[in-house]
Amino acid sequence: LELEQALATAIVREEFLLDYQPKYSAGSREVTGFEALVRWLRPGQGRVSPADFIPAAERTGQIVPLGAFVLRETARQLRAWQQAGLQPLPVAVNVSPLQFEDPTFADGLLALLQTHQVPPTLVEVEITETAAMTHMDRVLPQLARLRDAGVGVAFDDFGTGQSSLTLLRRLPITTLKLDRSMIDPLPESSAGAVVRAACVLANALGLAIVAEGVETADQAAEVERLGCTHLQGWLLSHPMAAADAERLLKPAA
Ligand code: G
Ligand code: G
Ligand code: NA
Repeated sequence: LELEQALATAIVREEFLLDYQPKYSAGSREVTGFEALVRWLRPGQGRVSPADFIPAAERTGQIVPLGAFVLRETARQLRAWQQAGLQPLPVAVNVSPLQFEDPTFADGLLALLQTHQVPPTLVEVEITETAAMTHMDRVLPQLARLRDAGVGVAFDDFGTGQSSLTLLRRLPITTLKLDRSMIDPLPESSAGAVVRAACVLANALGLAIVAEGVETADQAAEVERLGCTHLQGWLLSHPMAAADAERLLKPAA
C-alpha cells in the first residue's frame, strides 16, 4: 500500500525517465532502433528498477497513466531528436494489456504522434505474446489500427506463450522478440533448434525476429547463424540514458 501511494504521487509528479536499449541488425551489427525502458527516480531512494514497480502498477491499474507518460515522453524525445537535426531511429515501447482496455488507445497514440509531428513508423509497440492472446478481442483490432497507420507491432517474450502458428499468420504484427530464456542456453543445447524454427517461421511470414538478452559473443554468433534478423542484449549494449542514445544517431541527410 505504501508503494501504491508513492507510485500515485510519483505519476502526478512525473518522477520517471526512460532509458533506451539499442537493437542491432544481425551481421552488420548496426544500431537499427531502441527499446524504451522506464525508470523511477524516487526522491531519497535513487533509481527504482521497473521489476520492482511495474508489477504493482499492473495490479493497481496505475500502469495506464504511467504507460501514457512513457508514450508522451517517447514522442517528445523523437521530436527533439528530429529538431536537433538527427535522423531518429524507431523506438519500441512496452504496452500493458490494461492500456488496450481503453478502446481509444490506438487512436490516442496516433493523435499524440501527430501532435508531435512524429511519423508513426518511428514507433513500435511491444506487447507480450501472453497478454495479446489472453485479451485478443480487445487487443487485436487496436493492433490492426496501429499497424495500418504504420506503427510497428512486436510480440514480446515470444516462445514463452502458446500462440498457434495458424493464428500468428493472421496477426497484425511486424516483429517477434524471442524471449531471453531461449537465448540463455545457447550455443549448447537443443534450444537452438527452437530458435531456428522460430526464425524460419518469422522469415516465411515476413517478420523481423529479435534475439533478446544476448550476453556472450558465442550467443550472438549462434543467433545470427540460426537466422535472427536483430540482436539485443548486454553484449552489445545495456539500456542507456537518452543523451547517450543520441550519440548513436546520424545527422539527418
Ligand atoms: O528495464 P528492465 O530493465 O529492468 O525492465 C524490467 C521489466 O519492466 C521488463 O519486463 C520490461 O518489459 C518492463 N518495463 C520496462 N519499461 C516498461 C514500460 O514502459 N511499460 C511496461 N508496461 N513495462 C515496462
Ligand atoms: O522483454 P522485456 O521488456 O521483458 O525485457 C527487458 C528487460 O531485459 C529489461 O529489464 C532489460 O534491462 C533486460 N535486459 C536487456 N538485455 C539483457 C541481457 O542481455 N541480459 C539480461 N539478463 N537482461 C537483459
Ligand atoms: Na519488451
